[in-house]
Amino acid sequence: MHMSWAGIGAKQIPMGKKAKVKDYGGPAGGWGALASTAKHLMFQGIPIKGPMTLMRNNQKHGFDCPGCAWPDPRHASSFEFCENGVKAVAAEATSKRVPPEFFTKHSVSWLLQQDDFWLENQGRLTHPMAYNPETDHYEAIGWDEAFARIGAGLQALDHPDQAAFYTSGRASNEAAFLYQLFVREFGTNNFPDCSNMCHEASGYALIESIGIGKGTVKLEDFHHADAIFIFGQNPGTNHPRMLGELRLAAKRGAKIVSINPLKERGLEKFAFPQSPVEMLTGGSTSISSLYLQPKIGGDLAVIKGMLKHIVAKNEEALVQGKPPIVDQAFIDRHTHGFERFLADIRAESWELIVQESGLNRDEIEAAAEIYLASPKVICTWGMGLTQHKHSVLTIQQVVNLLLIGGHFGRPGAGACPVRGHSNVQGNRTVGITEKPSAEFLDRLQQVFGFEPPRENGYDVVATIEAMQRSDVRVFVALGGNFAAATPDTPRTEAALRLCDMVVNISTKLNRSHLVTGKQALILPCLGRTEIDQQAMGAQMVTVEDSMSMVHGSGGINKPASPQLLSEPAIVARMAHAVLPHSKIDWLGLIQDYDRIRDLIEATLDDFHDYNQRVRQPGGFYLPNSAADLEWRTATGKANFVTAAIPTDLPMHRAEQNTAAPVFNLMTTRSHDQYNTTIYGLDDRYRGVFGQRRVLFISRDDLEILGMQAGQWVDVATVSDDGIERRANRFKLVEYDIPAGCIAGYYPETNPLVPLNALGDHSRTPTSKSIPVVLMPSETANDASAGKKTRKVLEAA
Ligand SMILES: Nc1nc2c(c(=O)[nH]1)N[C@H]1C(S)=C(S)[C@@H](COP(=O)(O)OP(=O)(O)OC[C@H]3O[C@@H](n4cnc5c(=O)[nH]c(N)nc54)[C@H](O)[C@@H]3O)O[C@H]1N2
Ligand SMILES: Nc1nc2c(c(=O)[nH]1)N[C@H]1C(S)=C(S)[C@@H](COP(=O)(O)OP(=O)(O)OC[C@H]3O[C@@H](n4cnc5c(=O)[nH]c(N)nc54)[C@H](O)[C@@H]3O)O[C@H]1N2
Ligand SMILES: [Mo]
Repeated sequence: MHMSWAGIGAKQIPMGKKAKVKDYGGPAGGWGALASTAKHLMFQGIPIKGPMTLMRNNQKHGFDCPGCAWPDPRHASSFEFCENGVKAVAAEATSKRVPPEFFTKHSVSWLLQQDDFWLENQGRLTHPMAYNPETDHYEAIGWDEAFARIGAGLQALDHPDQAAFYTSGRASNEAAFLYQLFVREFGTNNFPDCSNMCHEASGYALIESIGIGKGTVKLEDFHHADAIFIFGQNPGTNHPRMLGELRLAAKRGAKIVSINPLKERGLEKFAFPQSPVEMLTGGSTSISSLYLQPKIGGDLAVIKGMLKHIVAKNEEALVQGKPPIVDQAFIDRHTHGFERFLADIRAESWELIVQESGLNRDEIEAAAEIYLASPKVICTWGMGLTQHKHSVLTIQQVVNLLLIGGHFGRPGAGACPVRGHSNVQGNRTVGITEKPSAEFLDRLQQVFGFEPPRENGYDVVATIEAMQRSDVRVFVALGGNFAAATPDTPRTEAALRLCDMVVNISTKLNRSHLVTGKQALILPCLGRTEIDQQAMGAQMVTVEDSMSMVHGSGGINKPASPQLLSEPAIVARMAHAVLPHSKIDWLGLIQDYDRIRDLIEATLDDFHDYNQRVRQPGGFYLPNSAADLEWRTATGKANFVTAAIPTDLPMHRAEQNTAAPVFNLMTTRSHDQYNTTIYGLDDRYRGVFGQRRVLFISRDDLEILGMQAGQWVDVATVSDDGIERRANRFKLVEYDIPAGCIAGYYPETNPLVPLNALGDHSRTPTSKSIPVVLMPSETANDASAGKKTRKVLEAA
């Protein structure tokens, strides 16, 4: 780490600034990122420990960054600066604590009135706590007693399917593997996980199209690509280290095309904080050669337009007796369904493409020309593609785009869904899924000698619905913040409250701890930055990044409290308490995590020589059948999947009633948050400071509504299930976003996302397209508020 931290005092500085909106002129990264880093370290009260901790972040003898799943380019050598990685580490390494006295002082009802920012900033949890409904306070409890209560709670159920076991993607391979083993021996596949709300559509789409639910590129491919298409992703905030790769790619002349309704600063310009030239001269690198701003949900139409142009050009070439411009050899040898696909693309009308994408034909053709001029193409995507009704089909059009040019199985090309949580991909690899394959279950049976449950379990939304029916009565969460991350907040919270028992394994206080069932337990755990001391010494865990590299992670900080247990230890002790007749030596496994890895190796072929290979510098790569041009699909080939352009997107059209136009709302992340964890109140690159209750809206729409920037509005969802969904008091911010589209932050907008608004096949909540209406904000105590909402909704 080359920066100087001298002069940063231990004094904690307040994060809350006066709310303002101001154009952000600078690039992403740069001095702004350094200043923000220093501020966040001071805020957590860790001026010395912070930088020390950071130096070991994503290094050979350090821990894997608990931020995003983007791989580290120089895993074994130097430190790469990442502002939001710093925030994630600083939030975990904070000097603030939530001891038992905190809960003696504050009742759960009182804590419920505090916002997410406040809750997060109370610090690390230090003791296991149990909720006492009689006093409405959490009280300290011993670990043995906590596990005994969980044992009693789970054993009291009529059937194991009355329990659900959530996983957030930060858990290590070791913790996640033990967790799924415990739960399957207990007898259920009820594994709702954060993937259900995240990249589920990518997995589903890719399995059908190319026979594996993961991306096919490695980090090195970014060094060779001629064009990189970035769909619905905001790397400047959510995968800042990706900007380093994009910068290098742009510098060597690769074309970067961004497809995003919002103008995102990180996709426009970036100053690399480790480049002395860019830092000292105030220079920066332009990232995107072309920036297309389709309507929210317009991507399927955009890609079909690109394909239409490519197919037409190909036919032109053939008529002129020239060689085809599509990769016909690849298509003939490796794909299925090309003729049908061609017919579908030919039949598509430009009129519909233009109407539904919100782009003009020239813009789409410009993107297609960049594609045609590029021998090696990578397509990346994020939540802007996955959280829609038509996500699976849209992602399959991305695959079609790659297939038609043969962009698989060669360096510098491929599909790259950019994962979210740092080990979400690893969690799925080691068995966290509500739909396990028969093959995986057979293996568990062979290795462990118990009969695993064969029926599919509940995903996130099915779990909430089962809670509503009281079919799920015990809920256990390995990390995450289920109550805040899920849709339809009031209904989800009501469902959680019906549970007999809610158990959260967590590092920090969050809203899910406060939405208690009849019983509730908080089990505080070590974070990744901390030393995990077990009987056989300090342990490392392993994780898999977004590009299928598995590597080790070992903490270096003293635990936040001597009471903390590691996640593997909590899971093993829970299993020991719940399954007294188990043949698995649960407590023995946690003495030495090599033993857990031996069991993973015995269960999953790709993990041969696990303990040895994970200790090589940089770890090891998990084989990827599609990257090897082996297609594990029903047809034995890569499939061209056809799809009609959806015409049911909710944004307002000319013919619509302009008195109450319906907008399409995307719910997205600000720069100062990690999912439901709110680090601060600024969204620097979008020019929003000191506040989060904002809605981004175009100038045209402000005019249509007769409203002003800065005005407060209330928002209500347009739905046909008779349920009124509302979120009040958001400030309008004029922004470069297409007409009919608006954007707000998650989780504040989650009450607007209907539980039953799901992606086809993936069942992912459609958090990026909620039909809503806006109305001037009424004060909370205005008795007519409900009536007025209903009037506007009726008009819509
Ligand atoms: N610092 C930080 N890092 C994170 C996270 C975090 O919260 N903070 N979260 C982690 C997790 S779990 C995940 S999944 C990832 C999320 O990373 P992203 O996938 O970047 O997630 P979002 O912030 O939701 O932003 C999605 C982007 O999609 C765009 N978008 C919205 N709708 C559409 C659409 O219809 N079409 C197109 N083309 N674009 C659209 C939005 O404008 C936005 O730029 O980041 C991970 N990394
Ligand atoms: N409206 C809307 N909703 C969304 C999204 C959206 O874009 N819009 N995005 C969705 C996506 S992509 C995702 S991935 C989900 C995220 O859903 P989750 O993964 O459930 O949520 P997080 O906010 O990441 O969880 C934060 C909590 O995890 C705990 N934690 C942090 N580190 C650790 C650790 O090392 N171990 C343990 N045990 N606990 C830890 C802390 O207590 C912290 O409060 O939200 C989804 N919800
Ligand atoms: Mo995610």
